[in-house]
Amino acid sequence: MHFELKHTDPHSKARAGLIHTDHGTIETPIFMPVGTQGTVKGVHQQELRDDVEAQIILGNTFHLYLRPGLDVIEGAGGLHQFIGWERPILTDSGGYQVYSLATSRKITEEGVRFQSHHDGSYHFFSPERAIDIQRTIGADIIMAFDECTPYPCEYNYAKRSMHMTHRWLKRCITQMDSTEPKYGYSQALFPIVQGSVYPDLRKESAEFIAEQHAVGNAIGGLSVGEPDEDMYSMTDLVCSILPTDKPRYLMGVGTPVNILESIALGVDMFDCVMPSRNARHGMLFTSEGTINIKNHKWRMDYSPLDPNGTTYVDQVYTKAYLHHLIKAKENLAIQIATIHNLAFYLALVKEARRRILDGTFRTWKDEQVKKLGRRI
Ligand code: PRF
Repeated sequence: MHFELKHTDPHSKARAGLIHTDHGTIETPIFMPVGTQGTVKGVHQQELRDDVEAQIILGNTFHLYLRPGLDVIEGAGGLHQFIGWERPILTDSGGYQVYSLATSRKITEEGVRFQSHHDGSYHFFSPERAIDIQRTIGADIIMAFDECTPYPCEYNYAKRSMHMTHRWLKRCITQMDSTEPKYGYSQALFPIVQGSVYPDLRKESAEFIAEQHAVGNAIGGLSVGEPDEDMYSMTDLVCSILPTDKPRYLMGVGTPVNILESIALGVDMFDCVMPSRNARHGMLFTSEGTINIKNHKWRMDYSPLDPNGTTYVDQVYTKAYLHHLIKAKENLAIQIATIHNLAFYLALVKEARRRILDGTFRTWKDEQVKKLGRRI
């Protein structure tokens, strides 16, 4: 895998590039839909490819390891084969999900012991195990095993945790170097910068990560409840230290506005459950701003879902129809809303890329931030 930087915007720090993988090329900046359980909830892979135009999707080590289990995925010949998705897949390493989902967990230098939220059984993830599991899942991009500190987080805890994440990274790298891909295509490890909202820790972490000369780098520990200003200043600081010739991935971010602002700071890759999860609750991100389709005001609004939308669901279905479907708890409501929101996110980063390449990103971004931040 390698990154090809095509252009850097002279009016901001935004970049346009290409990530070449054995499952195809990804145009950056890119948004990656979250497919936790081997599915982007409610969306066929064909729709994901042809309507949403997803170029890469995310899977979760934690969920897939617990269910269906590695034997099932390996038996199928890897996750791509198992779910019928031929484009790249990135897997998160499991640490983050263990902290947020497992019934109980205990973090030590060795790794994390946790209890399954399905059946209460005990499991242990270490950096080595997280790499082995992601090798078996068959991810194109493997994330390092880290600890994502909560917000707020005391300085001393954040510092100790960051140093442990660095030691864990060294173990991940050793494990990657001493194992082979299982399915014939190459797999790349992305380290993760931590350090909470403390500039000196973020600087130290970014410098340590940069020294590892990985194929790509991630920024973790943000979008966990801190003010947006802190998220942006940490992202800006970290991007100023990470190498320019490698892709930068801001984990778990965010709203359309967060994404545009972070692209302007030099971020290339994003993932977030927001467009898919919020769709299931009737929240739609549109070119005019954010709407809740459950709201009474849409009951007799026969205008298209999003007149500027890029997919057939935007033009074929009306707000009144989706309002009805979601009120009636019809499955189709969730499918329509999810396709709309994901396609909106993918169209947004595609337009950002086009604007970066033609030199109009900065002014376009400022206009979009005003529009997209609205609730209508
Ligand atoms: N670490 C990992 N996954 C993550 C995060 C992190 O810090 C975040 C933070 N927003 C989302 N997903 N491994």
